[in-house]
Amino acid sequence: MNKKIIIPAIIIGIFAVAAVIAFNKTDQTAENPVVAENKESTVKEFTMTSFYEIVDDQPKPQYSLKEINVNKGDLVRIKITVTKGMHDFKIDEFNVFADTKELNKEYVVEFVADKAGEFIYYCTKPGHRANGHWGTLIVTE
Ligand SMILES: [Cu+2]
Repeated sequence: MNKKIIIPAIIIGIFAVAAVIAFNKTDQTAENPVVAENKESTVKEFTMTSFYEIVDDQPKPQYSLKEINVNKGDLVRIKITVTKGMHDFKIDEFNVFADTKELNKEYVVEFVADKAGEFIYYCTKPGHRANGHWGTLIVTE
C-alpha cells in the first residue's frame, strides 16, 4: 500500500523538478538576447552637409562635420545631404558607402562601430579627398 503511493510521488516529484529546471532555462535564454540588444542599441546620430565652396579660385569640397566621436559598440547613424556638387561618402574599415548623388536629398548610413581607433570618412570623387573632402571618425574603446 505504501509503495504504491511513494513511487508515483517520487515520479511526480522528478517531473516537478525537471519542469522547474526547464522553465528557468527558457527564461534565461529569452532574457539574454534582450540584454544584448540593449547593449548594442546606443544610437549616435549625426547630420552633415556635403558640398564645395570656392576658395582662391579653387573648389574646396568638404563635409560640414570634420570629426565624429563615438564609443565602441555604438550604432552610428550619419545623415548626409549634398547641397552643392557631386559627392559620395565612404568609410573603408566599416564597409560603409553612400552614393549621395541627388542634391538636397538626405542619405542615411548606419553601422556598428565595432572596432576602436581613428578612421577616415571621405568622398571618392577624383581629387576630392586630396582637396579636403574627408573627416575623422574616432571610436573610443
Ligand atoms: Cu566630394
